[in-house]
Amino acid sequence: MASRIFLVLTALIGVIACQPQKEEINFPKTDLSKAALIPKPVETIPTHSAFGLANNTMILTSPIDPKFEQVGHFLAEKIKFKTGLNIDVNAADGDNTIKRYIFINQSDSLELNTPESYQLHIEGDSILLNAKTAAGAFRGIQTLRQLIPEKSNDTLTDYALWPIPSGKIIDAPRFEYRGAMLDVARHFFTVDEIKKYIDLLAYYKYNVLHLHLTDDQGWRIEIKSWPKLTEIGGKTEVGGGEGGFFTQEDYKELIAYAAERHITVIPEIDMPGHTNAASLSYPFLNGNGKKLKPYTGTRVGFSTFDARKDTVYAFLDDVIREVSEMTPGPYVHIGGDESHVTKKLDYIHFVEKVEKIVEKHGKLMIGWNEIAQADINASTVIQLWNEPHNALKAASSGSKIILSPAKKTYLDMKYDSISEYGLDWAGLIPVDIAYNWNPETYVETLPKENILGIEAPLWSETISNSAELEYLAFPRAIGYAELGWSSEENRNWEDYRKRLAQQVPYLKHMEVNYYPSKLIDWE
Ligand code: TNX
Repeated sequence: MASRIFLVLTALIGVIACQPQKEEINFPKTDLSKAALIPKPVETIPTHSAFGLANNTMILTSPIDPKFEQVGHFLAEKIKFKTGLNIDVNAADGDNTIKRYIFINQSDSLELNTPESYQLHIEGDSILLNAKTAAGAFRGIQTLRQLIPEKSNDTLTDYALWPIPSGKIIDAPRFEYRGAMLDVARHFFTVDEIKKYIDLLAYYKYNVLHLHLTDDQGWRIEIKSWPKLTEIGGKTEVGGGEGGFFTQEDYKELIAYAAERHITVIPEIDMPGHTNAASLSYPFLNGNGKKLKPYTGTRVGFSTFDARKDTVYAFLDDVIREVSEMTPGPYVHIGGDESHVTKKLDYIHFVEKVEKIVEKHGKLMIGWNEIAQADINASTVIQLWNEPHNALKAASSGSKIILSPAKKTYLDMKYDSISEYGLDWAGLIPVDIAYNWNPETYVETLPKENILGIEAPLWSETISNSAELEYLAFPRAIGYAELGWSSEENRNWEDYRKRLAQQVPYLKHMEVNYYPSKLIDWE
């Protein structure tokens, strides 16, 4: 406590001691409400002047929570990436060359009514970012990043200056869950490739990365108590490539990287179907009665665990324990989709048993909509991909629903008939179809209170590296970011397509291989 008071005092004295030297700059008129922000904030009130970001800016962060300081350093790093400026964070006092401050402040204001809410006050010599939590501050600095112009203005002062339009932004997310899923089982993706995807998702305020870690074609997560899962099951992928897997260290590295970006990782162990790679590694698991061989094709629905064997549940207890121990987030996803060769009663028995195992290890269960056939708990979450009636059944007994309708959100669907990658079983999904739907009315009778949020899955049958991943994910994933964050009143395709066109400098700087859809007048 004493040290906390000391920190607050030193920060305050610091600010007073180095009161910014007022400097009048005649900025051309700006309009904050015209900024190409994605997702669009709740409210933007322009004051038509600017804050001059320059090397005489300093970032100060609330000393109350060290996570705010991390957010400050993240912002400094991104300012450097965009402008080349070296901005100090909470540097020693007495530097009278500092003229302007960006203050990232923890606030308990009642106006900040969700953990991710934030407010930005941009004025001539200060930017104040208020947030209740570091997650809120992190969302707020993404907005700030988007407000920094690409090029400096070198004529207003005798040093380079990046004018940030002044005014106030009041913002909060529409849904608490805004996810992207990546299938690393059909094709393996490396830690670095996933980190790049996380960076892009963070910029657009996603807060969940769901990793589809296991399927018929590969098992991608090291389980120390069952090493053959990766020694045998990790060596295959679609098309016959060498596959791969994450060691537990790799996986923890990914989780930490996501956590720094306030993104929760949700691991998925898909079962009882989609389990050929697991059964190939440990044949006692197999319940389809057929001879096992490695699978590198793209069919689904032929494999199953044996739902009537105690040893299968003993195995799953180990797997779910190890996965839960490595995962700080609240959820474990158990798949449950397309178990076409599991008898219905066996399937139900299986889901109910596995739910108990997940809960025993302190996690909440998520499953694809099929699991609602079983008698699941209200705390179990259903991910809707193709069967609204199952989502409705689960909602009626209290479960929350994640909306991932294949026809709208499947990033692995082709954009159009000339798309290079992707599938088309759920239809083509051009950029406007991906954007133009309302999650709250998609399933008419699903109560709003039961909607946890939305998620865009990217299945990897047709893609195997970052460039191919990005071709399918961008720009559609940017649209889902806005669907998940912005209110329905603030969403409008004509306005959105103009803001999307202005993402090009960022996408280019990040070397993103986005699909240049003809529906957008790219800048
Ligand atoms: C259906 S969606 C699947 C996946 C495939 C995908 C291809 C779901 C829960 N299962 O196994 O990869 O289609 O689009």
